[in-house]
Amino acid sequence: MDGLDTLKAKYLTAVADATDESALEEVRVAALGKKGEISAMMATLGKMDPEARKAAGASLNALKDEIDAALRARKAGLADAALDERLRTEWLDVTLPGRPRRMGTIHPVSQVMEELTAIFADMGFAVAEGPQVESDWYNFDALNIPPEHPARQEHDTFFMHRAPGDNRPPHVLRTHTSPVQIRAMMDKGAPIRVIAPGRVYRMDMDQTHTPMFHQVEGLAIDRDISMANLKWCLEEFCRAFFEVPSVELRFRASHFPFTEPSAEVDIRCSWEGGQLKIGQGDKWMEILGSGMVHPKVLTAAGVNPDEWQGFAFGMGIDRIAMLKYGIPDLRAFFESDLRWLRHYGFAALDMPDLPGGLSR
Ligand code: 2NL
Repeated sequence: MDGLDTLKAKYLTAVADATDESALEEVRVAALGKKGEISAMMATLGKMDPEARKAAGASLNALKDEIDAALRARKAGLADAALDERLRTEWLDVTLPGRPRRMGTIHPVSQVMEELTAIFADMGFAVAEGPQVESDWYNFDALNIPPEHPARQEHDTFFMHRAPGDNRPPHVLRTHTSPVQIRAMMDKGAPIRVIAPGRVYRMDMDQTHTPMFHQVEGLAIDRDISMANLKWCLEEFCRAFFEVPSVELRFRASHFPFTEPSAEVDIRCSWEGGQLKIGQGDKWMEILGSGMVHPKVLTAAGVNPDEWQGFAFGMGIDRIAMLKYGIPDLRAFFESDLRWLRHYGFAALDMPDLPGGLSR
């Protein structure tokens, strides 16, 4: 059989010249495909006499194997080159520092909520949440606030509309987060330890009041909880929250419909050169209200007051945020002014916790 050397040279050159997989495939089809040149020559073997067929068959098979091997080698080489190219162009230096990205800041109210949640969680309080639109029963009646109570009259509470002809009492925007704790007691019973941070609403707007503000209430019910436990708990909270070595609290007798006895709580502080210092000095500043949960409130929430007792407290979050972070104007809190947010905001992804420090 003549011309096999020419054929071999032709196809080996074609293999070497192929620059991608589809070009290589074309070479394979032309040489070894069903209708390829080598296959066509194989088909002529049948008409040869046995001696000639043996010699021609052997050299054709050798040629076929050689081209096949060249195709495979070239294919592997192309794949390697493609991988090298990808590795070169997609190379990534994972040791480079990240590019800082603008992603907004955490509002001081959110920051303070995270802080106080961390502190109370450490003392065994769970966080409870509930609706901001409440029935008057959860917001008032269950808390021993009767219908004729001043807090319940039009001027303080936002009432929701009812459909015309629906004469049931209207729902309200909750005026405190106490209804969340009523729901928690009804759901889980006693003993219980929860805090309820969240938005509350009152019809009030001046230098020191906004119609929406934030409150955290706390509740601890067990068989023998006392005012002493309340005082320790609040002192521990204030010490951790204001990040000072010690604080002193003063309880002043007060009155709330939902606690008996009730106390307003002042913290020792000083005011010098426009600078507030918590924990030392000869001044007192009111920071929260508290007391022992009224037996009628326990009963309304399905907790037997002959078996259980406990304390509750309520505190304004916006105000303690202003005190801790030296923010002068309450109304700027809710204006969404980007310059204000950048100035008073906190780094995102930097969650406060007790071991790491609350505010870094
Ligand atoms: C204040 C006073 C207070 C409570 C809130 C409460 C909740 C339940 C039962 C009894 Cl479920 N009491 N909460 C108690 C005392 C005071 O808030 O001046 N807040 C800003």
